[in-house]
Amino acid sequence: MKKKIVSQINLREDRLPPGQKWISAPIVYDIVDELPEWDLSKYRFKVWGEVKKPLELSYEEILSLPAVELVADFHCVTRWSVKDIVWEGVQTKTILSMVEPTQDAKFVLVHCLEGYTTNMPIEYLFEEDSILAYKMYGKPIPKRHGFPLRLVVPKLYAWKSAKYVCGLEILKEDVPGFWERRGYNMRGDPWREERYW
Ligand SMILES: Nc1nc2c(c(=O)[nH]1)N[C@H]1C(S)=C(S)[C@@H](COP(=O)(O)O)O[C@H]1N2
Ligand SMILES: [Mo]
Repeated sequence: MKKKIVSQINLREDRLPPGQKWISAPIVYDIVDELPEWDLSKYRFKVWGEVKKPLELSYEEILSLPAVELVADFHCVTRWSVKDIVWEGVQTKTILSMVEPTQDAKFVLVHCLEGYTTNMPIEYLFEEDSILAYKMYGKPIPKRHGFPLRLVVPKLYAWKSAKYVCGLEILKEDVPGFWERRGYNMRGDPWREERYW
């Protein structure tokens, strides 16, 4: 049976972070207008950097790893939030146990197929409710919501939940991603309203 995880953030008394409003469905945001067709036979998910065992997985190999179902709220820095999105995928802590981060591993820069990047402290990838998702509401993730693979980090603002993920670069020092270079916060905790610098 698949393990079911309800994100701890859904159970908080202050479930809706300060300055946010509930809406019914996530609004698509992308840094590019057009997405190419991803060729799944060529797709590889990679983990490299401050790890003892760098990793490269095909899409099939990702689908064969132990899966969890995650129910988590989603908070966008532009002040909308969506309750109880249902995802399915692999916990990032499972991936980390495969690559064995070194003692110096402190941050991660997430790489995506269309060139988007985002960074965060590595702790967030050890959280129970952080996953690499390939399903949303029981079906393959719709293309614009991140197919073939999406990082979901419910404890941070949605720009950290990178779509079209193809790699995790494990780092000693914090390196800003696409929005972080343009003034978004290096961590982005919605309950501390870490929106911008
Ligand atoms: N690869 C990639 N991931 C991304 C983005 C992007 O442009 N490219 N936008 C981010 C932003 S700013 C937000 S708010 C959420 C939006 O998720 P959605 O498009 O599924 O609603 O995705 C995040 N992940
Ligand atoms: Mo965003």
